[in-house]
Amino acid sequence: MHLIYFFKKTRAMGGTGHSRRCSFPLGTSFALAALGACVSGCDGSPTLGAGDVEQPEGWSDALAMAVPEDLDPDPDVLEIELEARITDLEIIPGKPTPVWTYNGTLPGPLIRAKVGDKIVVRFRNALPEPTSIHWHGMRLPNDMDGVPGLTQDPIEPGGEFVYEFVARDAGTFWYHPHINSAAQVGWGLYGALVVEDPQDPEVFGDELVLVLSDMALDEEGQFLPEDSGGEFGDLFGREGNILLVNGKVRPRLEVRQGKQQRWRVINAARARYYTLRLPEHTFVKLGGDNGLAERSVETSRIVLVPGERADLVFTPSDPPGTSRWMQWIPTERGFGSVFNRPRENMLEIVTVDEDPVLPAPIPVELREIERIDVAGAKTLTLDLTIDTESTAGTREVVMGINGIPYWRSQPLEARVGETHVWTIVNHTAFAHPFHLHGYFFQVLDDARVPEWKDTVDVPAESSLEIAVRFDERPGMWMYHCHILDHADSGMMGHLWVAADGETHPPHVELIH
Ligand SMILES: [Cu+2]
Repeated sequence: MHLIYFFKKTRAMGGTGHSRRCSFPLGTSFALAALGACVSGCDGSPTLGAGDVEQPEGWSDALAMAVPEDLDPDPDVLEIELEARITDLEIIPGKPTPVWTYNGTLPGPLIRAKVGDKIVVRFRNALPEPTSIHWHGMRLPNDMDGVPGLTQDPIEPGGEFVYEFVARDAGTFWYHPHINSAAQVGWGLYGALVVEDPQDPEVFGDELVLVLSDMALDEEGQFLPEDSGGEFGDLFGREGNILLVNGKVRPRLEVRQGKQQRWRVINAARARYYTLRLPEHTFVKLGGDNGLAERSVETSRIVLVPGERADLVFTPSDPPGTSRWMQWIPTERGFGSVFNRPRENMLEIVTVDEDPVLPAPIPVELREIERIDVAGAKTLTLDLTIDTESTAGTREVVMGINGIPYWRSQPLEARVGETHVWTIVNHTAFAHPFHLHGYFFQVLDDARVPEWKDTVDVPAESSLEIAVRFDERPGMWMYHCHILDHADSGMMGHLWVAADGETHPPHVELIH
């Protein structure tokens, strides 16, 4: 315990500090030195390092996600079949819910590739309405982006589409429909896509992918109406009443004290923000949307807005036999988002009855993030707006960008090779998670750890600047609020990245 405490303290203090029991040479070889010193000198301390032991047997079985069969024998090609279909699943025991699934599981299969792999997805729509698959965060060719009306036709019931692209970047991504998105994602259509970097240090630990979501069900396990709450539902964004981790209600994870785990966490909810807290523990955040950040950071809470991801190391520090809950904490995202809302238990973490081990040190410097050169960048301002419109005597919430809902918008324009700085302004009473398709951006804020992102929170009454290089891949790309109720209410826009010599934007259908 003391060693673990000492280790964390040392890291947090940047390598200066002293254990109450032992003192060790500091620096990158710290843990090995610590381990060596303890084997010979510290009573009752761990005598094994995290690298010497396995995770407890079956540690993550309750969180397992389906793995799709790879139909291509080439080790650098992952070819899979995905079918969207309604499947009865028991979210509430004994009360089957007609969940909208990929291949019958919630979440859909965990797609795992390595950097450079080609991914081929043979998709079939067995749902009663049109759908598509958007590969959130992936830098892929425009016609593979999965946005009906913009990059492909809607995939009708019984229809098929083959998605094919190269996984160019390591990171934690996910997939979901991009038509009637709030409803379809809320009914269960989402899955994780992990692109591994074989160069990643092994000290990050055994990997666990956690897909966080929620679902709005009545006591009989039936979906509440997808437009429940009417105008206020649109305004607030519809959060489900049942929290899910990998499609399960309050599942259990087994850990061994000191044996670290790498968690890739994805917020796949249609509207809910997640603030995660594990009492008496901190996390070491490695990065988020698009791979490792420039450096790791120790933090007591992880905040994920819809669409966003976190890559972190979790070091269990409870003694054997302890059970503890990872909690969802209400996040301030505007009116009604925190007042009188309790914390909720999400994931039970049980420390097994095994001797503690000494965790390995997590490097602070992770990778160099080259800053986007914004000299000469084109600038523009995107104001996230909320209005009401009266049509035929009924009042409707209409959201937009610069006051214009998606279905009446004109495309922004960029040319391949341009760098842009966008100021995203939010004068509304609600926070909005801003997401750009197809390109990574950097938030221009020296207070943040440099990293590549595709989704960022814009809190109420605030603004931020992002820099993005439209270096390749011309086409029509989306940007929108990732509270999907807001997106469907109009808070979306499209961007034409013009190829060399291209003078007219391609025809698009803005589906409302
Ligand atoms: Cu929003």
